[in-house]
Amino acid sequence: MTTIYKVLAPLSLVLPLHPAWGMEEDGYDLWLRYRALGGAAKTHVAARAKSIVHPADPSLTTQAAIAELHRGLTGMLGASPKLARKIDDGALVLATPASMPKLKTLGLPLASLGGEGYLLRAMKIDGKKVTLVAANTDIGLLYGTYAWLRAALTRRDLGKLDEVSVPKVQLRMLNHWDNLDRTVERGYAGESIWDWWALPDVKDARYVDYARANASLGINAASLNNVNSKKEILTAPWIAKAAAVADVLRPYGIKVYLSVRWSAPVELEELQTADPLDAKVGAWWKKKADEIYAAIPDFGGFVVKANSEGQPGPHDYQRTHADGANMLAEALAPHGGLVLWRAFVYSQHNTEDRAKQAYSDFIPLDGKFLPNVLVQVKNGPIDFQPREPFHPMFGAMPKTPLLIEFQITKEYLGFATHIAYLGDMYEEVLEADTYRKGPGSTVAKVIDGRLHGNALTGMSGVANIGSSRTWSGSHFDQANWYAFGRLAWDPEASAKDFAKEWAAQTFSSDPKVVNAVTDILMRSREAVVDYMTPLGLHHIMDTGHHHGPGPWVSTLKRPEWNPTYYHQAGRDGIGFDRTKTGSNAIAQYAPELERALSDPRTTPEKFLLWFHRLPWDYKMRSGRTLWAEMVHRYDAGVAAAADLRKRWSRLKPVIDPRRHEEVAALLVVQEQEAKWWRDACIAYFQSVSGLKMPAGTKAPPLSVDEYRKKHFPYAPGRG
Ligand code: BDP
Repeated sequence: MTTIYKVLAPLSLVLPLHPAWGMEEDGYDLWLRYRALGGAAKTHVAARAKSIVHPADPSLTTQAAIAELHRGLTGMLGASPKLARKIDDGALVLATPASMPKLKTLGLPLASLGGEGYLLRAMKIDGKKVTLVAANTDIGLLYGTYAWLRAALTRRDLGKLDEVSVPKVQLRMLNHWDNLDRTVERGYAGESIWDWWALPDVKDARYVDYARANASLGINAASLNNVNSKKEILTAPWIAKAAAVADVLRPYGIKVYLSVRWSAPVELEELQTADPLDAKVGAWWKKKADEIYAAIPDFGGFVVKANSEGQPGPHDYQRTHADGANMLAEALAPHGGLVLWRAFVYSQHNTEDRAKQAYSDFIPLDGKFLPNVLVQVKNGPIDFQPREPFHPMFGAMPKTPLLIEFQITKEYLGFATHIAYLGDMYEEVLEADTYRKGPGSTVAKVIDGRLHGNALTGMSGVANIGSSRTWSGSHFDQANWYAFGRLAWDPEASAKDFAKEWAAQTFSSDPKVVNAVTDILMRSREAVVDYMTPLGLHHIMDTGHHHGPGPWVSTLKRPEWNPTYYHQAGRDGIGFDRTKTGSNAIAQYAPELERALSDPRTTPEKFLLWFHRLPWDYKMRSGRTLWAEMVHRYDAGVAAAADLRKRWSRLKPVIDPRRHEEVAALLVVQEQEAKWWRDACIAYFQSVSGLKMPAGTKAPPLSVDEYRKKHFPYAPGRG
């Protein structure tokens, strides 16, 4: 006893004193923490949830809503809520027109809610003061329930709730790049959450928590496996595993999709060809679709990466992407399934600027895809870089629904180690103007279907989820999952608002914490751009794993695998000339943009070296030379990383100790790696330009060769 006491005594000095720290936080609960409220906040919530009135004979989806309220209110108020049949003052009423026909007589805008929207309203029913959560469907009710809980967690005035919310995008999807051996391509959060080996018999309880988190954001689709797909996913044992996952996700409104390998019929040794125009091939896929739908009646469809990075596809048979997509679309159409055909294509036989290839391949196919095909286009024309201009396909295919693909996992932004809030990047892309139908033709309007009146709309994100306790590999990376989901629901909403919401729910609703965490989030991505790829530089990460700088890499087989291809730095200057004198990629944008981008003076400086090759002494708006500006940006990036670390350290007294420490440790690494990026890139660019360090700046401590010698054969997430 005495010994134990001796061990524990010093600990008691550092034990948490904050009331909310009774329980150690490890991040597992995400933004659905429901920690105990006190004082006025508790009284306020308790008064609006005296009882829960819900539909009789609740469906699995409605049961999920009730269970979440139970969990949330028990957590916040310390007592389980009363379930009631009768409406009384202070009731929280969950209702659809089917469960409560009277709803139709209350003058509510039910018709505008569609199949997934919801309404929250503090109002009187039968003379009783209640909060109504109403929807036309059970899934709308579940979304509304999460919205009410969010309002409570973010300390909104629940007595004044009056909102209608309807998703602007139909397909709000996560793409998992999870392999069948449970590794995750570009995953930095541990193993795949899909325990394929144990499925279908064992369904990990985590799948339910995964579904809850997604439903709380409105995410309604998930493709379970890597786009670099394997034939086995289409065999009976794996279809059964996917079906078991689908069963868990279904009540939460999430449909399962699979990524398929084009050559599967040949590789499974069932056919000798995968030619999409061969009738036998079409028949094979029809049969396969029937088999999948027998196991998963609401199966979403196929995600396809074809003729890209060595993957097989219809080009192998001299057929087009439309031929390929349509053949699969015909197989899925009788079941209501969709084909999500990726436009991330570039070929080893094509010497055209990589940034131009997808547009060149796909634009001639506009109007040739069947109605159940969406073309899935990455946000930018290269590959998920810290900053890219929007992909020129957006707005340029009026007859084809384009689904935007973002990366949530941070392959090119410091993995799960660095803080980089991607909400900021998603917003920058979504609000970019394509000018395709005059000013105001934003990417958001292309993908929500308004610009061209498309019937199908979608947004997908490459998931950053794994079996790590934090789900995303770090606490702050949860914010990227959150912002993605919320923006998919409303692509015109503000990323900063979502940062605030996330901060309030994840850490504390204390405005000081919310503002400080929001500041960290909102500064983080620009910091990463500055210390990695300022002024429009891109793809200068080290090869293969993409960890750390590798601007010197120049010996890989294909030109576009080498960072030197993207920065083109030499003694005379730096940058990729995408104007008329170069690859003329700017001609793929609307004339208004093409004109602006043709001149470095009218090109936003953040994209300068993406579109122009310029001499090192080119005069920037700041008055500095291009070289001095570049060094200045690298320095600003390092300073910003240090600033993030300091801002976080100031929060130590108000954040639970474990999470504070875990984030603090990563921020130290982020600052060190920011310096490494700065030093290595400056050393390299200096070695090719022969320029001296600008006055007042520090020379890198090592020679370029010393940076070049660093190797990371076991960096995580390798493709
Ligand atoms: C690249 C990744 C690679 C993916 C590819 C894709 O490095 O692992 O397979 O994207 O989107 O950024 O298919």
